[in-house]
Amino acid sequence: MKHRRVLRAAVTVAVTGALAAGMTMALTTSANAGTTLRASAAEKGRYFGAAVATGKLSTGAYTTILNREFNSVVAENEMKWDATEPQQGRFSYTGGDRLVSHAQANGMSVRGHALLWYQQEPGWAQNMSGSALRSAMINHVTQVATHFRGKIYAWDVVNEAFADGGGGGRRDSNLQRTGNDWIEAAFRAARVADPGAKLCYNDYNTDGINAKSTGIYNMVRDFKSRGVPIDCVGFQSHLGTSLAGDYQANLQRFADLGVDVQITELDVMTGGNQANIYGAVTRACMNVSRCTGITTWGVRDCDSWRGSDNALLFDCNGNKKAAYTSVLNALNAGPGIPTDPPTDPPTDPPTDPPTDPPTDPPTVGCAASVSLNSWNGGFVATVKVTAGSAGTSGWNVGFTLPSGASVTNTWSATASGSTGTVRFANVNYNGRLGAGQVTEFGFQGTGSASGVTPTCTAS
Ligand code: 9MR
Repeated sequence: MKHRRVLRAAVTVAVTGALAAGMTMALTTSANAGTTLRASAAEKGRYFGAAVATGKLSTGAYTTILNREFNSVVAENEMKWDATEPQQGRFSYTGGDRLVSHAQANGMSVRGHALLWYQQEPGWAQNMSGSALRSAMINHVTQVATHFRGKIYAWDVVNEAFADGGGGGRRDSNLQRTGNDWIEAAFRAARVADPGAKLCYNDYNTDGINAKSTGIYNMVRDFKSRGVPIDCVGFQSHLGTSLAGDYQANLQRFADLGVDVQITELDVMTGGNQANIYGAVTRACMNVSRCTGITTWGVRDCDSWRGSDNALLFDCNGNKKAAYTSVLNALNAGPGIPTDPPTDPPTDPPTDPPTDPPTDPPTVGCAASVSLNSWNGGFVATVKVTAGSAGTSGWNVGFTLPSGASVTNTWSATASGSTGTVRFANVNYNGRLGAGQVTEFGFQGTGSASGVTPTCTAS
């Protein structure tokens, strides 16, 4: 409820500039207009998706609309941390697998939501902090993204990590308190686990150029400049009775950073403007060539988390609303994507931070390379381990740290020692590597680690 109150307060202060233009365009249709959302979006090289509660897949009235109108799905809850890892190290994929099967049988792509979010953390994770939580969360990303590897079009790797209000900074959470680099550590782990999935950052109250969206913009720009793997930004777009006049301009400024943008959780308060706002959002996406698709957060009004807001495109009886027609017309009137169909593999090289020197894999054993993110008094090291031609059943990486440097925190490996010669052994899920396969681990420290070189031993 707290989340919802904050959201509502923020959407009602938005301005209305985009709507007037929207109303005229919504009446326009093209000669070859599609007759369903999925066909019309596909004609323009995009997807049109819905959030699905998998329990409803056995309800005929629901599934009929889903299969007719949508060619992308996202689990409303079933791929979240509390659902997929209810006890530490015990993974449960029943709901997620069911949704993936339904998608595959009906020509739909799947968005993955969400690997890390401060809400819907399982109880055991809520009680953790520091390096134990950092390891647990990176393990979660690795395990879940590996399970669904090859089946997910785009993952929300991190959801809602920025604070509301004017500061443009990060939201406090136990995840954030493991260190500001938790987001990039999660993206790097996700890339290693599923190199074919687009990796997105997803948030709400980012429906225009404001302090929060600018904070995210600055993070994405920083990630792109440092080679942190990020491919897309999700704009949830839980909207009230007006739309920010710079909604499209905001999408465009992110696209100009070299990431795709997606409308990921669209729903709009009922009332006179609902159809116009839906149309304006759809048009904004169509006008941004890197906007690859739109997802509504549910199918029928009665499926929505927003209850009496009647915020979706179909009423509770499954009838198409005026908002539906507005979206369909905007899809049919919009330009197509000139290049880059949405199923293209990400443009980033999967695992190579750009600052790494090239490392020739040895014929046997393993190789390690390190990239450092340093500041005055501290550093984060991201270490890439590449298996040689024989593969590995385990690995161990050693560093000799300069005096004054000390390891304070490690993820995806187990450290022995913290100063001088420090060794990092694989953890249970990343020791076994095929020939040439790559995995990553990381550690944080105080002091300076500049100039360190790793040595790798395989078993
Ligand atoms: O729609 C979801 C609802 O069923 C859950 O109870 C809720 C739990 O916090 O999450 C809802 O989905 C949220 C999404 O995962 C992230 N963005 C906001 C969505 C609406 O709250």
